This record gives sequence, structure tokens and C-alpha cells, in this order.
Amino acid sequence: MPQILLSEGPDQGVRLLTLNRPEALNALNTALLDVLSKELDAAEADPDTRAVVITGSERAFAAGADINEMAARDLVGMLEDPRTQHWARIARFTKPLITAVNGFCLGGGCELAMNGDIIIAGNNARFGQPEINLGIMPGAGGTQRLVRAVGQSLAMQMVLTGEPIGAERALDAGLVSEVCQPELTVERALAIARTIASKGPIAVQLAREAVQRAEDMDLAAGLRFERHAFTILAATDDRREGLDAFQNKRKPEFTGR
Ligand code: CO8
Repeated sequence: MPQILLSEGPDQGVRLLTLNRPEALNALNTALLDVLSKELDAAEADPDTRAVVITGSERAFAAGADINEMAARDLVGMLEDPRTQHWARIARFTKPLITAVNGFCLGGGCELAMNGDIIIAGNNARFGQPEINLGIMPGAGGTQRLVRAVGQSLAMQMVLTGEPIGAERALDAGLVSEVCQPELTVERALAIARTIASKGPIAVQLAREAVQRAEDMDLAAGLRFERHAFTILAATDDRREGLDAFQNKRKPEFTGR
């Protein structure tokens, strides 16, 4: 049986995870989310992995949660659904996570992409929350993260009509940071991930957390968090290295200390 998730690397600090259920357009079933969670555990524990890229195929990043699996679960089944734990695991991943999205990116697929820090899209990407067409609604962050990414009006339209938007619209709305040719999406995401991986990891971790917190905190609390994180970095070797390298016109060599 072919592997449902391919894992490569780390290469230059970056691990590449490829969703691989082509027969179901990478629909996220429990088995796939389970192996994805384990890969994220491994990536988090590995000091040589500084960033992770998740991608799918050129036809589909992921067409949502596995509908057949969901149809077999009643209310109690949904309450006991192990996928909830997997979604929570993905959300608390502590290293930079970039998604390289081509083709269908729907429902749970769109929610997975939004769990990442940066989305790079192929110009064939279609982002949507079509759950309403199934008589349900988004259940893994679609109503919360989408509104933060694109604002209430477009999020409401997408969630209530189920109609997807294309890559250019997603770019204009701020859901994705770049659009490129589908065959270049993974390469571009890897290049960005390698750039991040070359920086001081403690600074990356704190900067990432500060940006993430901007969504949850009021401005005064966010600015306080930023100030504290900025100050903490004064204790790191990497800060000394970065400043010294600038002053001596050389390339810094960060060690993660
Ligand atoms: N689940 C299971 N199988 C799927 C899914 C899916 N989400 N999407 C596609 N497939 C399967 C199809 O059944 C088909 O299989 P088969 O060849 O055996 O019939 C195969 O993939 C290819 O799909 P199509 O033939 O339909 O391909 P088309 O190009 O005609 O259409 C579409 C592509 C438009 C993407 C279409 O497949 C589609 O509409 N898919 C469903 C999209 C959708 O509704 N997604 C939302 C799912 S619900 C959800 O994500 C809720 C998440 C909540 C998570 C909370 C967990 C705790």
C-alpha cells in the first residue's frame, strides 16, 4: 500500500511533508492526520529541523475532511472523534510551518493550510469552506481563522455560500502571501523555509509567537509581549553573533544558543 504521507529531509533545516491520498484528493482521514501528527512530533523533537513545508499534489492540496469517514459518525462518534486531538496537535506546532497549496484546498484542507504560518499558492489553487453544502459547518477553525485572514464579509460569504475563491482573490484578501506557477509552488515554499531556517532559531521562535499573539491580544498587551521577547533575546549567543557579524561585515553563523 502506498504511503499516505511522504516525508523528506530535513535538508538545509527544512522537512517536506507531502499528503498522498490521490484517490480521494488528499481528503484528511484519521490515518492521514495520525501520521501527520507523528511527523510533526518528530519535526519538533529534531533540532536539525528548523521549518516544515506541507504540500499536496498539483490537483489537490486537500479536498477536506474525509466525508465517508465523517458520515459514519453520529453525535457520540463526533464527540469521541480522535481527529480533534490531531487538529489540536497541528495547531500547537512550535516551528515555522509553510503550506504550498495547489488545486483544491477545501474544508479541512483550507483549515490545515490556515494552521500554517505562511501560505504559498499555485495560480490553480481554490480555497473554500464548502461544508454548508453538506448540511454542516467548518469544524477545525474555518469560521475563526478565515475571518482573521480575510475579514468578516468575505469569510461570511465563503462559509455561508460554500463557494471557493481563486488564488488571486486569496492573495488580494491576505489569505496567501504569494502566488506562483503550480509547478513552482513547492520550490518557492522550500526557498522561504530555508531562508527562515538560516536565521537564529530562538529569534525565529519568539518573533513567530509575537506575530501569532497579535491576533489574540489587545495592542498594549501585544506590545508588552514583543518588548519582553525582544529583551530576552539579549541573553542569546545568536544576538551577539548577529550584531558582531554585521559590524565586521561577515555572514552570521547562528548556533541556536
Ligand atoms: N472526502 C472523501 N472523498 C473525497 C473528498 C472528501 N472530502 N473529496 C473528494 N473525494 C473523492 C471523491 O469521492 C472521488 O472518489 P471516487 O473516484 O472514488 O468517486 C475522488 O475523490 C475524486 O473526486 P471527484 O470525482 O469528486 O473530483 P472532481 O474533480 O469532480 O471534484 C471536488 C472535485 C470539487 C473537490 C469534489 O470532489 C468535492 O466537492 N469534494 C468534497 C469537498 C468538500 O465538501 N469538502 C469539505 C469536507 S467536510 C470538512 O472538511 C469538515 C472539516 C471538519 C474537521 C473537524 C474534525 C474534528
